Amino acid sequence: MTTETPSDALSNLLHEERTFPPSEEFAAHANGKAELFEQAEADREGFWADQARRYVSWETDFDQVLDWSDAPFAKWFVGGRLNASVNAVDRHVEAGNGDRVAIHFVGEPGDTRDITYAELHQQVQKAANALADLGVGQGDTVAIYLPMIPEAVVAMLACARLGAPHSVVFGGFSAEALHSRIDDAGAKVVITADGGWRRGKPGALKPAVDAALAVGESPVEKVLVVRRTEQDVEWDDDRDVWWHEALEAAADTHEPDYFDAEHPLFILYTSGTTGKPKGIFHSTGGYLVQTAYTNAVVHDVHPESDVYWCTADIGWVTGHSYIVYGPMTLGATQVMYEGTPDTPHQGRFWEIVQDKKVTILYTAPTAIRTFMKWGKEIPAKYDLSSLRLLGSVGEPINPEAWMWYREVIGGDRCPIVDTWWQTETGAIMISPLPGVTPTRPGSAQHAIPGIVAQVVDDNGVPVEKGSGGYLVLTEPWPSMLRGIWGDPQRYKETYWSRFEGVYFAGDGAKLDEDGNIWVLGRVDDVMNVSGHRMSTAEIESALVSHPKVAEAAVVGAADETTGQAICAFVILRSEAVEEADEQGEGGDLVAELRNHVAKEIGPIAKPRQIMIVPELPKTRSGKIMRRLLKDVAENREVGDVTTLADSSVMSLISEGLSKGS
Ligand code: 6R9
Repeated sequence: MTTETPSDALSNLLHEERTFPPSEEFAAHANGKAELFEQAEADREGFWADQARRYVSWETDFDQVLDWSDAPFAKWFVGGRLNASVNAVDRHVEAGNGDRVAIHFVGEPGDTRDITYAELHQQVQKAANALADLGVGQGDTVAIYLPMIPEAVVAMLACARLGAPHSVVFGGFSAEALHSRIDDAGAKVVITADGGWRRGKPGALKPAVDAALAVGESPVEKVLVVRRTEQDVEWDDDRDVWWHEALEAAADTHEPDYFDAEHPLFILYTSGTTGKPKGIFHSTGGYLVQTAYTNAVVHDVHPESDVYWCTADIGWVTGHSYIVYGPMTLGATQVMYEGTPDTPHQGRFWEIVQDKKVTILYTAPTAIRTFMKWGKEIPAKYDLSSLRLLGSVGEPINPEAWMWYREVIGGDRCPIVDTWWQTETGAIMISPLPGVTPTRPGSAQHAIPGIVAQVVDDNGVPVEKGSGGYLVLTEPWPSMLRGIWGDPQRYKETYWSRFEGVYFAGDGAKLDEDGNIWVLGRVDDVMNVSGHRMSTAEIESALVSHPKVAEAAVVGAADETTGQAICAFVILRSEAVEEADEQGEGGDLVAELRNHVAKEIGPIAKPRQIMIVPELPKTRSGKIMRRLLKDVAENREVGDVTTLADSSVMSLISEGLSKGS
């Protein structure tokens, strides 16, 4: 745990002056050239029209690039019609690349499958027919709750083919979380599996679906079940259908329909500052354009020669944009791995890089910091010379981890792209261009061509170089979210009301003397744990739903490996206080509360630490002062307490904690 204050961290960061220009060889072959900046600056809409026609096939060309007349509700590529799955598979087969491997799948137990674009094409058509046979059509929503197996890609593309927005729910979420997402999206069908392999064991998924559908009236009519682990599952003959049987029975070919550029492609839930997750939804045209463009110019994917590997789970936006839609629209060859990096040994990732000759690796700082902890001897046992570009996403990457990534994994030769973006932005927004930008350890650096980002102060005025403020996006972009599912008002309030007419990302940032942007992390009540967004309110509400809890406050405390860790402060109901006293520090109760959070939200939301306290620090207006709790969670001297309604509360908390430990 670090005891640095945010401002210490900042001044350390801003002394970072190391810089790594691209090699001449890399620059010569890079997709992203310096001219892109000039073109975008001279004519932004014309620039995006070029990218749209270059990276995406349209059944009907668009006649207007951007309609921003109803801001902040954007329409991009107006009049254009397309099908995302045709872009991701059919056209590569038609172009004669059907034999190219789309997915090198590596299962956790060691099973492998290579799936070509021709095979993928076949499976997507069959799956689309199977879904249509179950009554899925344009505009119906489908929930997907699958492990990291190729069927997840097939399922998403089959939904896209039918114009049925998918809502992928991360397999690590609980039945409760799945239930609320299914209901909010009104999903007609759920696609799941008997389970997936995780840390050498088969994890179950189908029971969570059964539990999610057992609560109240469910909109779900059918559940399609992929067989993966061969565990026994409960079966409802009227509702449940095996995926392999449905696909076998389905017709081989599927003639696609074409949809308006603005037709919703998917919904993905993400944590906001309140307890209720937001259903972020994306369009088809603009989203596809920007994911493909960025995968080409930022990850520098050359589909004919690269083996690309994005280690994200398909349940997060990174998996949507940089496993499914970006790389597949380009026709890239990629690796898909089911399990964890330490199963069956801590060299698993590097073994895969060596075996599959991976050239581009895209992963998260939390993974890099974990690999650092395991030691450089582990990657040193493998041949990593195929790698030529490394990417990072999900949270700020500290310069030490960046340098380790560059030296130990990248052999000091691979450019690193630190890419800033969000579920809401759909695709990369801020990142070096690997053949152009001299990189700086720890900084995402600058907006990519076509995007305009600024750091502004409290009044929305751009800050001077060397100062900090809030990260905003001042111009609309093709892959921007089109809204929050069913709640246009919340969309306006959350993103477009903090500063007049600009998009507020919720992140703090600093501009250095060279104009580089350093993204520092959330400035709202959203935590970032191992690159996963979690709201303090969501976890507080899970804790308070436990019968023994009266009140809860959650903070994200700095953590060396996971970036932030969830720390909860809990006030018990009086009956429970006696019980806790009898048990000393309340060990069993803490375990019970941690498990309760896992049940309500999912194991990833389990607090690292739960502290049972007699009071919470509040202002006179009743707002919990999380800043002070953060001081406690990070083992720091507690800051200014003068605005507390009762200034003795903090000493009560500290006394209680030292007694308990
Ligand atoms: C893609 C993704 C978005 C939040 C974002 C910010 C943090 C992501 C980052 C980064 C610093 C980077 N974040 N990338 N912070 N540097 N390169 O992660 O989407 O899950 O919606 O999270 O993650 O705080 O606001 P999402």
